[in-house]
Amino acid sequence: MKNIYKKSSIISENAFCPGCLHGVASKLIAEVLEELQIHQKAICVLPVGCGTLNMESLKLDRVVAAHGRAPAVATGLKRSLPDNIVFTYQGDGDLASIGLAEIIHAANRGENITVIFVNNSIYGMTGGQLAPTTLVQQQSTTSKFGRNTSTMGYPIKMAEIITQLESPTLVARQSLDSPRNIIAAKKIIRRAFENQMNHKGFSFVELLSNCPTNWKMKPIDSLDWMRSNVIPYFELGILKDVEGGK
Ligand SMILES: Cc1ncc(C[n+]2csc(CCOP(=O)(O)OP(=O)(O)O)c2C)c(N)n1
Repeated sequence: MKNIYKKSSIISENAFCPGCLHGVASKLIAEVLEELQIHQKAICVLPVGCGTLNMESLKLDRVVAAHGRAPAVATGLKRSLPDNIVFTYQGDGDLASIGLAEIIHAANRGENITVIFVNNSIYGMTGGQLAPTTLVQQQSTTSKFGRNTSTMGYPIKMAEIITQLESPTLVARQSLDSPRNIIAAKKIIRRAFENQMNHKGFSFVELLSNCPTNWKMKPIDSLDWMRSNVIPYFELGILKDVEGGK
């Protein structure tokens, strides 16, 4: 019988809520690291937030940083251990709010690290508060009547902001809502790790995700919501690819 799928040896259990796409993000990372044969020298810098649950699901060396500080910790690790592959795995509250300074400066310095940014447009772990990426009119526990732009501003497009900086060499956004987009996401995650292996500098991959628990939706409905609300606002694609000539 033909073997059509083999589970990555560095994935253990899925620690995320049912239907949460964080599990898909970590599965893709595991597959890419193993396919590139760099899993034994990879160091995952985990943030505060649901991404920290990767402690249960990814069998990798790791460091847990204070909230938002993963890019600073990753900078120190990569500079002192240049032969290791160092990446951060951060949520949108973590990266785009409390850790905004760290991500901007690590990107601007062109640190040779890989950043995986899982944007589920809400503070998941703490119970569904408004995040910098929460969509206009989206309800959260701190925007009961929906995000109001006159008092809460607009959702921040992090990939576009990072793209404006000179140093980053690869900036992309993909979505985890469908098999087609998951395949594209895996491709770009692979490119981001290859970039680091080739000493090309800072890579940033934003992955659009869901949070059925805090969006208070069935998983299947959360995917529809992503397609009709999240993806039209956060456009998918490669925003910057220095090797590719942009
Ligand atoms: C310094 C500090 N401030 C606040 C918190 C509380 N806190 C824990 S997780 C979290 C939100 C994380 O949200 P996000 O980064 O969007 O990740 P998600 O859980 O949605 O994947 C917050 C505010 C904390 N642990 N430490």
